[in-house]
Amino acid sequence: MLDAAKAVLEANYNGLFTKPAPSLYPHQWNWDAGFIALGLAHFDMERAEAELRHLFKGQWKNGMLPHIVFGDDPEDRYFPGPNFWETEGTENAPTEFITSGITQPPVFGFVLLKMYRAAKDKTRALEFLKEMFPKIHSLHDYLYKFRDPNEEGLVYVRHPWEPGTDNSPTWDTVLARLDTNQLEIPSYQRKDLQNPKATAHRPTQEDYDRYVYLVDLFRKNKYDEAAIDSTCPFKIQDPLFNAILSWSNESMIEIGKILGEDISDFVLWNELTVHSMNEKLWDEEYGIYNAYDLVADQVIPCETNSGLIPIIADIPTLEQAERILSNIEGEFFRGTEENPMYLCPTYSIGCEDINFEKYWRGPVWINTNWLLYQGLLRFNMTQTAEKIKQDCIELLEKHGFYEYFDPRKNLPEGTKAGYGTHQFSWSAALYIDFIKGEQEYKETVE
Ligand code: 2M8
Repeated sequence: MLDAAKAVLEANYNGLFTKPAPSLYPHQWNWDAGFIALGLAHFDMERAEAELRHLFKGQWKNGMLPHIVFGDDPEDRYFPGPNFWETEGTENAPTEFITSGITQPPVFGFVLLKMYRAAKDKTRALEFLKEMFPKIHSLHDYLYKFRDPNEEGLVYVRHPWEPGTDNSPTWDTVLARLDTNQLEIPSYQRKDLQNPKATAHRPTQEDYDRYVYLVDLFRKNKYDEAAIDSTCPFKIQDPLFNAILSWSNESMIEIGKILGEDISDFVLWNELTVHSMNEKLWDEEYGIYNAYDLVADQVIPCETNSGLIPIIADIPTLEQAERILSNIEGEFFRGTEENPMYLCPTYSIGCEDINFEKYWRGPVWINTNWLLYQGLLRFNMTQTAEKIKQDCIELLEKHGFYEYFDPRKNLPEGTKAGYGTHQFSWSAALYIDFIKGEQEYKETVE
């Protein structure tokens, strides 16, 4: 299975970077590259470094790291492709590559630290830390400068593609305010529905209309931060995005100490983020972190696993972490004896509109599970951490390296429960990390 996982990463490699999947995602994606580098680091450090190096060549002058760095795809298999974004020639866009104009969760602080820990050749690894430190600083600087209008340490996402959980129910109320009958939506053609099952699993047409409307708004504003900030109808402080930022801040503080670099920005940013996560997003009644809608100025109650993921950082107290743990182990995520779930569905199964097959509205994803696993280990909640790891391994070994999985454990034997694209890179990369990770990090530290 380890060989099979490596083969997926090999097959998706185009000589410059690793595609998230053979044809559905033919370019380089932001947080995918981070997870892919974690897997590669266990057997090919050079390629792991090259993966990040290539992605950061797409970094904008203002520090923004785009969610897609476009490669050559003669078959033009992805919408929205390089021409749709119209980023070329705008003030901050890079000149070497064409990129999208939005970002994704900033995983690179902790990815870099884990890569350093896994490295056998520490001299070389130190050089890479030095190279990446200013780039990641500039990314965090962009987020705190342009995405935190209240200066409260909580950055906002401005498109459902930014948090990476594209059609999560969390965005529903905000997107519902965008009436597709009233909006001017440029004509476009989706390319993600080639697979016959895709219509049932992928986002709806209405979702796509809104995604395209938002991209059109950004390009009309020529990616000017102030203009977008004052007109964008979608500005959400997402607990997953901010928790990832916080864990990356912590990791950059550690890296800064190794390098003897100034860490004061990371310390200040992180103190504020941790404080506001608990002041503004923590839901004491349900023991989960909520999202916050900055446009309507109201909380979005969020019974998705994104609200549990802040356990990855030094955000919850032990008491809060225990509430998160009981949520994970409770009937809404683990299910009941009659109706058990693989950990951890992306959406509470107590919600009426849970859909076990639809993208980010119920299925298990390997990357969010990997994050929960890391968080539970941090709080020494090893039993549940181990369950999450074993559930991932079982799903991957039973069905293969699919993109997402049906969480229901009691489906009839032989039911196909792996959905989306097959040969999905981060499922393979994180499988490698699950199998090799903790043991190898310990060995190199010792
Ligand atoms: C999915 O998102 C892209 C848009 O960015 C899409 O649906 O076309 C998400 O799962 C996202 O988190 C992921 O980074 C991307 C590539 O795997 O696919």
